[in-house]
Amino acid sequence: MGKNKILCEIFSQMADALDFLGENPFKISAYRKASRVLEDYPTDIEEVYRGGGITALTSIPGIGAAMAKKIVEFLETGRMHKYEEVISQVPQDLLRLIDVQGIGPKTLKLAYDQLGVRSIQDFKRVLDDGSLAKLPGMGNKKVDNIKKGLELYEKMSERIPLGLAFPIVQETLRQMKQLSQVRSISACGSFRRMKETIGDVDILCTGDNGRKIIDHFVHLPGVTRILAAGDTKGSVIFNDRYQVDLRVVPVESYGAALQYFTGSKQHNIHLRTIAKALELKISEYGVFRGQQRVGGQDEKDIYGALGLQWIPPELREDLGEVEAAAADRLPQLIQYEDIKGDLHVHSKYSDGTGTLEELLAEAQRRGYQYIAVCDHSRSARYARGLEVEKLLEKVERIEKLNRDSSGARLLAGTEVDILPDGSLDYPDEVLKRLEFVVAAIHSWRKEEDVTGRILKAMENPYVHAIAHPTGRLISTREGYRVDVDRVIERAAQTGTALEINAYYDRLDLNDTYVRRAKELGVKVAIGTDAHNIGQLWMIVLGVGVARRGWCDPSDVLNAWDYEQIIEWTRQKGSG
Ligand code: DGT
Ligand code: CA
Ligand code: CA
Repeated sequence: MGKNKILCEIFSQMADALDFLGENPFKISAYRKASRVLEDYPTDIEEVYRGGGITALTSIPGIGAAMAKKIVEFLETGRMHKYEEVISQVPQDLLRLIDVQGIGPKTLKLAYDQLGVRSIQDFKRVLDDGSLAKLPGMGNKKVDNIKKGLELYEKMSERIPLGLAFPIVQETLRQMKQLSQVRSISACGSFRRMKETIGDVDILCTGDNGRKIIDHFVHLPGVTRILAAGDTKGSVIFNDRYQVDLRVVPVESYGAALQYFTGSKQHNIHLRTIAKALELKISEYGVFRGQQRVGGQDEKDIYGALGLQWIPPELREDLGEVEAAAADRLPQLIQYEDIKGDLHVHSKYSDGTGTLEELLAEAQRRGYQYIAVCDHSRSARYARGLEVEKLLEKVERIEKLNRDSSGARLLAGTEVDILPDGSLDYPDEVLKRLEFVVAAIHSWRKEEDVTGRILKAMENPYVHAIAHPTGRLISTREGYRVDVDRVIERAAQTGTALEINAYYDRLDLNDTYVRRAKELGVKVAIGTDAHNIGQLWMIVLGVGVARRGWCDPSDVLNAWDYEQIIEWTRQKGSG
């Protein structure tokens, strides 16, 4: 199965290497062509060969006799001498730069021959010290172009926070669905698993005219570069940053491909070992018993054939979900539609932009029962934290708005600072007036361990949840020092919830800790921490984390009705 991919990669590397070595252009293009053919080829190349021998291989358009011989050598021995010979003559590290826009084999060869460049590091040096620019045919303009390309390349190799890709993928799916040729389409890969960061976005589709579908895809608004566009596969970059691949597969293998390309790789490997024991074979093309196809149109076919419950994508990390599915003991995961409100939102009272009226209207529009308005407390001056008087004014205005509203309501809340000694930024008499209190660490000394402060805050009967418990930011910082296990334990003992802060750069608690919290019976509260109404959609990212943490609706306060939440906070308040 993976053989197509491996051969595709081998031939592509050979083309690059031969190009670097200045070989005959016809030879180079034969390798490139073979690589592209294999990338798109819908059938396992090994099966083709076992079924029809070398003639079956040469009958594939784009695969000539010489190429077929190399494929056979590889399939029979696991090696390819020509590849090894060619690769040993080139600096492999350096050659990776061939993917960079503005750098071609000629440039690399020049730097290699004239400046003794042997590695990426060397190359960067001659780029910066001006020596590359001085070579014949180079010049400053070309070098600047290469620098830009390299910057982009390095940005592209960083993982992307899920929440940044989310709107782009949703919009892409929406636009693709409008095409009449598209029958079914879905994201797969780490995106479908709702991993907090993703490498690239994988989309899978089935429909009537692959070429037309791909053509539409690569010309979507926002595409800044087309990497590939064939009959079954297209690959583009949106907004100079987000790589999105689209594959079109036949309808009878759509489910199998969806399963395969959703991964994770570890999950798939686990499934294949089970298949083997049952003398079945699963691949992106279907489920097979010997030569006979026994399923593959629907994703459920794959799990069904293995005697497993269908496993939600967010669980597919080979962390016990396969065993649980075999024993019919998968959790009834919280659903995205179960969400009845948002438990951490800022308003204009502190550093948000929405008025109370706007927040309430938005709650109605979303079909929420509640939004907890948790503005900053008085010590948080940088965030225009509220003095007591202002907070009480807000409480009264919320009470009035709620009286006049049918349906949704606002919960009067705060995001109260946990002060350096673990006490809170408002006295209990004030906190007592609020319906939902999240407590947070916003300042800490370098090297300080804040565990004690958080444990103390949880003792307070009016603290309902700890906001962003670890303080990490996905793109920039690790967070403060805190013993999360002790926080989880004490949360269980004191009946305090832990927040899943759904803001895309936080997702804190993360999936692993959420799962541990759930196991100890700790409730989680999802809050977007939105500072404007345009950020409330991020709740979906928080639900993704809850699902990856194996939570069912009883574990997540947001899946509860307003009255249930109030009853629960009252219990903590009365000790
Ligand atoms: P990413 O993009 O790094 O966030 O992670 P994924 O999980 O999206 O991985 P990606 O894009 O490399 O491949 C998408 C899925 O395709 C992956 O989750 C499982 C499947 N897949 C890709 N390559 C292999 C492979 O070599 N073996 C197996 N078993 N599955 C693979
Ligand atoms: Ca991916
Ligand atoms: Ca991919």
